Amino acid sequence: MSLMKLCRYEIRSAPGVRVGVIVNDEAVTDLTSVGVQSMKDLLERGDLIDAVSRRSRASTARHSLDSVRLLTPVESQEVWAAGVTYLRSKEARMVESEFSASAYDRVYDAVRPEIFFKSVSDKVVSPGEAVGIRGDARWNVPEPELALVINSSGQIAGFTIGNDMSSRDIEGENLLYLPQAKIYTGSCAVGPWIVVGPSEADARQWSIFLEIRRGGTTAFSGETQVNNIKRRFSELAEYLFRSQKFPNGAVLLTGAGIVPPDTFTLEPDDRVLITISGIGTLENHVAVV
Ligand code: DO4
Ligand code: MG
Repeated sequence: MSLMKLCRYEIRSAPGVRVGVIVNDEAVTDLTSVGVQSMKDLLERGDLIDAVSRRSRASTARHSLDSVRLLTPVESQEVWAAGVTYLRSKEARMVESEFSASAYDRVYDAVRPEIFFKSVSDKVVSPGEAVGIRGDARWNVPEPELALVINSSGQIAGFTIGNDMSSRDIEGENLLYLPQAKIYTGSCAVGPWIVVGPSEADARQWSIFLEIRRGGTTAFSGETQVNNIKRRFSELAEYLFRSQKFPNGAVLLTGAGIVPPDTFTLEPDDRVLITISGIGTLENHVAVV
């Protein structure tokens, strides 16, 4: 399987968004200097891998990863999120809210998946930036999720990592508060890059790890397998694109399968590291918003 990691980045000494391809997880080959102005143009191509390989060979500009700032690979897409796709998510939410328990129970087995709007592209948090916890919430968690990168034709062009930050007390109080629990400043981080090449079957071999560091110690860590996602990726993408056009494509988070214990809540300055074995690590720190 050929696999490539596409990124958006800025050179620290010369600001301006560029598109590149990651080399050996330590450098980036610039594609903007050989005519790639946007990630979208690449993701729309049927010959994506070949097109990137050709341009990568033609490019003479290479930067070490230390010398650049990675930006979220979400360029102009809306970010949406699927929910209750893992048994663990259903169980945790049924405990969180007696009021909403039957809704979570039913949607896990329903034909139609839960899919909700998460973020406009401008508000997506990049690697290394702060994710938010609401000032009016007392129970806040990250949700580490595999993200599907879907082009305007509804095809899954690649995979990245998403953090669906959530206020569990607000969500648990009443399902109608879901948008407030899920959408606020810093509630959606995506990155560090898009992996293109793997199929759904390949991605289902991957593991997802969450580590939350507080001071010098690990405050929480957990692991799950992508293959625990109940629904096919194509099914989730097909529902998202039903009766709705996405001219810029879309990013769809596939749900959370790691849920910290009910006694755990994030604190300011915590560091959230989400690793997916076939992709890399998305790291952000936490700030109150
Ligand atoms: O309906 C609640 C949100 C579900 C969710 O975000 C998840 O399962 O990841
Ligand atoms: Mg989620």
